Amino acid sequence: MVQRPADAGPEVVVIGAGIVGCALADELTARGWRNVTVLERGPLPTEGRTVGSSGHAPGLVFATSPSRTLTHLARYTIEKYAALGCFDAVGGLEVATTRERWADLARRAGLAASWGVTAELLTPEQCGRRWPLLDAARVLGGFHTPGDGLADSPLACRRQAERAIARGATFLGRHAVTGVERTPDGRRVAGVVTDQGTFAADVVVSAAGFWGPVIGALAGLSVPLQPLAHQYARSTPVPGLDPGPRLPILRHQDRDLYLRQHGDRLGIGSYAHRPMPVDPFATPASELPFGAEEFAASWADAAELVPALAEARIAEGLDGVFSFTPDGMPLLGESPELRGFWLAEAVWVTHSAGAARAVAEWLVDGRPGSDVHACEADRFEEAQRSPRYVAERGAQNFVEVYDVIHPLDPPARPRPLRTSPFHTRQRELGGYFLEGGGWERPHWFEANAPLLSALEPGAVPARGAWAARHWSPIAVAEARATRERVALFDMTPLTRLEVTGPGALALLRRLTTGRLNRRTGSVTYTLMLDEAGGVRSDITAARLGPEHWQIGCNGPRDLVWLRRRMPDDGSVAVRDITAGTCCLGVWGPRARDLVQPLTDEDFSHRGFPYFTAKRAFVGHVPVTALRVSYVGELGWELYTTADLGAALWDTLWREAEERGLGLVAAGRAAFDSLRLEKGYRAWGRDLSYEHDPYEAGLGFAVREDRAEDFVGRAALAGRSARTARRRLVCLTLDDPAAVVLGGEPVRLPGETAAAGYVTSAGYGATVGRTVAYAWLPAAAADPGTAVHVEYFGEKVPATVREEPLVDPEMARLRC
Ligand code: FAD
Ligand code: THG
Repeated sequence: MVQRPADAGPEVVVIGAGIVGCALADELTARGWRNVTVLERGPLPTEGRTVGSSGHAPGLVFATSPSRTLTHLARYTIEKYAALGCFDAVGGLEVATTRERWADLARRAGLAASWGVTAELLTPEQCGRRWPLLDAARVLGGFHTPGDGLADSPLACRRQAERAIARGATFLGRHAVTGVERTPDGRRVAGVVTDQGTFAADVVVSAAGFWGPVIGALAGLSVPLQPLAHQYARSTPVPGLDPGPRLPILRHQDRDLYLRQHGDRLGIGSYAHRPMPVDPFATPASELPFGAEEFAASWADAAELVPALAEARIAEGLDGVFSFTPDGMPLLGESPELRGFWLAEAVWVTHSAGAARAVAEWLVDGRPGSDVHACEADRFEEAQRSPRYVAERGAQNFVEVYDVIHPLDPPARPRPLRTSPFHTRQRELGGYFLEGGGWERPHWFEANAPLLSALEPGAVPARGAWAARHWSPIAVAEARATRERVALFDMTPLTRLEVTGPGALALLRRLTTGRLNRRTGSVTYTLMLDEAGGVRSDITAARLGPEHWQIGCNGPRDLVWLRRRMPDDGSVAVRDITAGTCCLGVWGPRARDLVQPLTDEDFSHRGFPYFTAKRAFVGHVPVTALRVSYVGELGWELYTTADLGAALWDTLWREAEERGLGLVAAGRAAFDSLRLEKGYRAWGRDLSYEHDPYEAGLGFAVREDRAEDFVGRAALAGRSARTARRRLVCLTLDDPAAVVLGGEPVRLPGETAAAGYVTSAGYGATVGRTVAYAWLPAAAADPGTAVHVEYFGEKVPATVREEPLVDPEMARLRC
């Protein structure tokens, strides 16, 4: 091996010299790491050959996505490849041939504005002028993004590899990785074995594209991606196609097609064919023989939109393979199972440089410089990692690639997967279920429909078809019942960890911003920060014993966060207890009237204060009760083991009936709208580690005066709500009947560029209008500021409000 200076970063081995591996080597060496070796089993891009998926990609880059993260990764990729001379900004054009698509393009224009992408909607005539071969009579309009275009993927591989090599990186072609080695204790990666010898490494990054699962298997890990073949064909010369002015890249999503120009020919890619899963273990090539029959329908569809194609035919085609994940997002970051083993996979050319930059920052600085939480490799629950789940979801995501997807649309399969012990009861009540984290989650209950007649006329404004999808006015009635009487909420999907041992307190103190050294029975709302002061999670920490904590989390990634940082002397154990337990939120002004008669413990305000915990029996059922409420009402989270869940539900239900308390089961739609009214943030939607606590309105949870240090504290020095340049603010829509859903741009009067964007929104049953949280510049964050939100191209007037909207005195909670 080449001798290199030791002060130039750890020894890094990158597996794969596709566009992701090349970009990563470039980004790492740009940050001063020199000990970077890229191993590629085929020839190298610097020899003019690119053998993996990156060699086939026609390189279309459409930056706009519902995912802010993906759009950011794409924007950096465009910027970088343009600077490297391997990007041609021909512009992007998505056309609509159905009314549904046309409406969706208006929504995309809003997303583009939210994420800072220049875009405009075009009339059919304007589409025809931009794309003269198009049959403009067939389209209802288009979405034009002048900054999008074509990346020359092989050239981008080569230029980035050359730059990395110039800075000291080593690229070795014809080195096939055949093994991954671990340190003697088995916990860290130690290096990789190749057919040309062994390479020691502190960090191994698998950038092997759709062969990720093969490399994963060498390391004893599962990599949740499914390779699928995708058809791409080039035509013979197309009559009338002027090779001079270059056409924008074109998407015809109603037929699952995209088109690009190759000189006097057209290239056509299709997602219309049946999913063609590929076994990465049995498929050494990234290209399969072209299935011409399979492509025939797509060709015909393309010729309908571009009639000149009728006078051309297919010159060549390929079935090229690339990766699909269960949720369509890339896989980035360190494996939760093996220290030092990183993934940079399931990444499109479109996002390649952005994803590589995020991973390089993460390695060098300890955290990604922008929010990629939705791409983190540890985001899946165990039940979402089975080979069958990965295969089914991957295939489904292929099918849906260009579908108009509603943000609440659940996956069609596999369902049901995870069900709480209350599921049977919820079905009896006509629950309308959506999915999250593999869980079936009721959004409202048809059994509550009669409650609607009790609401005053006009209490629930009618909504348009898009906003009405996966929504029901019944949710408003459920929210009102919660504020007025009492409701049961299924909180089972909330990730719960048990942290135990003599070192538990020290660990939690170091990792959180709160004052945790309180007595047994206390509950603390607190934040986990990263070193830069970004919010990693907001949690509840219940001290159930001197060395026993129950932590309410925001998903499996919090488990990984704690495990990575716990001492290895055995003084702390962290266990995910979600699956074996269940939780009911019993909330509303009559919650005490319901629970107290069922237990011998004192559930009075003095006997069981706000933000404390107790063990009790409710009827026959042993519970851990936390006096916490995310909906902002009196009551408890009651936890028990899964076997006793149904008994707990029935016990509460019978008691409420006997006492005539008007108990209802309430769903997530009500839950979400209630928490918005109360001003409680949802991590991952409203904020992430891109934001500090002050910007996010969570400064109250940071105990700056705490004696001992905590992770992130130093970074927060000098920051406060007053120094924050942007703020997460509460808006209400001025028109009580208006609706927004999240992701929409927010503009200040008279300005064209968006000042910010909506994070989450819902109809506030108590305040009688839609409540939306949004990021805005601090200068526009004062209550009373008039703004407007753009919803499907319409200006919706809104006002920044003092928060929380409901119960700022905490009178409903502390009683
Ligand atoms: P790859 O380019 O596949 O690189 C992985 C490398 O790892 C390979 O070179 C491989 O030889 C090497 N490797 C694997 N195993 C080993 C081993 N054991 N030892 C050493 N080396 C190993 N994306 C877009 O953004 N826009 C598009 O228009 C587009 N169109 C596409 C059209 C087609 C037909 C296909 C197939 C893909 C398309 N994609 C597109 C997707 C895009 O090509 C891929 O997502 C991207 O190229 C993946 O890059 P990568 O570096 O992760 O993987
Ligand atoms: N319940 C439990 N754990 C959780 C949540 C939950 N962990 C994840 C997520 N939800 C955390 N989010 C919140 C947000 C707000 C509150 C609780 C959990 C809350 N806040 C009080 C307030 O701001 O008024 C805190 C008051 C205080 O600090 O004393 O209640 O739903 N178990």
